[in-house]
Amino acid sequence: CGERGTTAAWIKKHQPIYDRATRHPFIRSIWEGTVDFSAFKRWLAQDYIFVREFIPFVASVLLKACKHSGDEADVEVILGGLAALNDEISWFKKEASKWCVSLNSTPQNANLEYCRFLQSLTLPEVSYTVAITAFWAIEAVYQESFSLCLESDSKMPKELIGTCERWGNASFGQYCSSLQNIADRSLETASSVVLSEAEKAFVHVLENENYFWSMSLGE
Ligand code: HMH
Repeated sequence: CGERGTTAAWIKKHQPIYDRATRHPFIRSIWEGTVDFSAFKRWLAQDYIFVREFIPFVASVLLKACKHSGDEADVEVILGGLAALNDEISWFKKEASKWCVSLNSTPQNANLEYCRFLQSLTLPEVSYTVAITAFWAIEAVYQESFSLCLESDSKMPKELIGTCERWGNASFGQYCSSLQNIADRSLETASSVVLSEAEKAFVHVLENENYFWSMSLGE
């Protein structure tokens, strides 16, 4: 399935930036158990802002899927993702109060840029193929990153188990595979122009994810 698709080929082709996004020093510090909790709190406050912006983006992907995908199963996968964001917002609020983090903080530059990129992808002229590819990549980076922290050799502090499980659990992994399959199927029939736009969007997601983690470290 995913292994032979376009997305897998792009991961290989862009391996260095893919690794910078999925094996960032911030994630490594969680895995090692040396994470600075003030960096974690910074990440939490900034990621809440990102997720608020992610909602209209996912809604726009859902709309495009309803109009163009012609596959009810695709619509259901994306709808499930949107529904999960409802629970995620509640989780952020609970987690923020546990860590005494305010959810009204100012978005930092890396976050502002990433949110602007998300907004640009919600435009109707952006094709479903490009949007679903970006959507998969955004979710996959978190899945790869946090599932690493759950591996048996991880020294992740127990305070962060809820966070790591949110994106690292097996069912989130299944959901990411489904998104990857949808993206691959859509890429199979895409024009060369759309293919190149989708590849650019994929790389842009990875760059933004890398900056987002660095921002959490205060860099
Ligand atoms: C920055 N990327 C960022 N935040 C998230 N919550 C996700 C991806 C996954 O939903």
